[in-house]
Amino acid sequence: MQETLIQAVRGRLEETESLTVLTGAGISADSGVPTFRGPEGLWKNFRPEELASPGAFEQTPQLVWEWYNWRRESLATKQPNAAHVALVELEKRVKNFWLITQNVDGLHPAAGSRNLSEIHGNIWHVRCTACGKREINRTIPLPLLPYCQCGGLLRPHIVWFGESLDPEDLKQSFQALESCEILLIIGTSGVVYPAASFASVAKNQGAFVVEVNVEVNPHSEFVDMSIQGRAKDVVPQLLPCP
Ligand code: BJW
Ligand code: ZN
Repeated sequence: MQETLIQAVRGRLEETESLTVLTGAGISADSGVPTFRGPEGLWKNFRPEELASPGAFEQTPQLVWEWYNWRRESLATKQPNAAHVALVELEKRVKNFWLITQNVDGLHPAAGSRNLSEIHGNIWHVRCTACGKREINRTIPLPLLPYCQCGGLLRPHIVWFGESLDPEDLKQSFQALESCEILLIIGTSGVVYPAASFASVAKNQGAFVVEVNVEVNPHSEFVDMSIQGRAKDVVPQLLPCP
């Protein structure tokens, strides 16, 4: 059954000139990165409002940085998996390809993805709360109160709850969703907005929507095809024959 679905999607990918992909934490789960929700998820042990919110950073920046130092230390040991690599291959083969990721782990760029919007930011980037300067910083651990040359406090370049996404990222994402023939959704629970609405944007303009996930989620009921399985097993099988 799954094999038939995979073959059908592979056939469509062989023909298409326009593919948009939306990924979530599930694609990195196969690299050993914890997801957010579910029994083993990060939010099982940490409350989002205490760590991933502008209010938390205002009140206890040391605690927030301690948490990010811990995550950076763990992520530094993780590598892209076969699913990340397969998406790089799809980018090479499909004329108009855009990858929208909610992941902040940097594993898509590490694999070699270029046509990419990291809509929730990147854990390896820091931003100054005073002058706004953004830069890559891979130091582990960072001081619990890291400062910019201008004297301002640095924060992780990550979109926390209640914060707006970068307008450029949003513009690019909507352009990709509104023009794609196929939307492939991999490993997201589909509960965090605005990404949770992306599937319907693509579906409403006539895109064929496929999801790959280990379990049923809010997207499942209206997608055109739902492939159940682990990203690292399924996504490489979707590659059209060379
Ligand atoms: C596998 C697998 C394998 C496992 N293979 N699959 C009420 C209604 C509507 C909206 C709101 C509302 N109240 C508040 C809001 C807005 C809020 C929101 O959406 N909240 C909802 C929770 C309700 N959104 C925002 O605040 C956003 N900003 C915004 O909307 O601005 C305007 C605005 C502001 C205020 C009010 C209203 C509007 C910003 C959201 C930023 C989210 N950032 C986070 C945290 C980053 C912190 C950090 O990482 O350091 O980003 S939240 C967290 O969830 C993280 C993720 O990117 C994001 C999505 O999670 P994802 O990727 O789906 O992971 P999981 O764990 O949920 O799911 C994993 C999936 O993988 C599961 O389905 C598994 O089955 C699957 N899986 N292994 C394939 N091997
Ligand atoms: Zn600064």
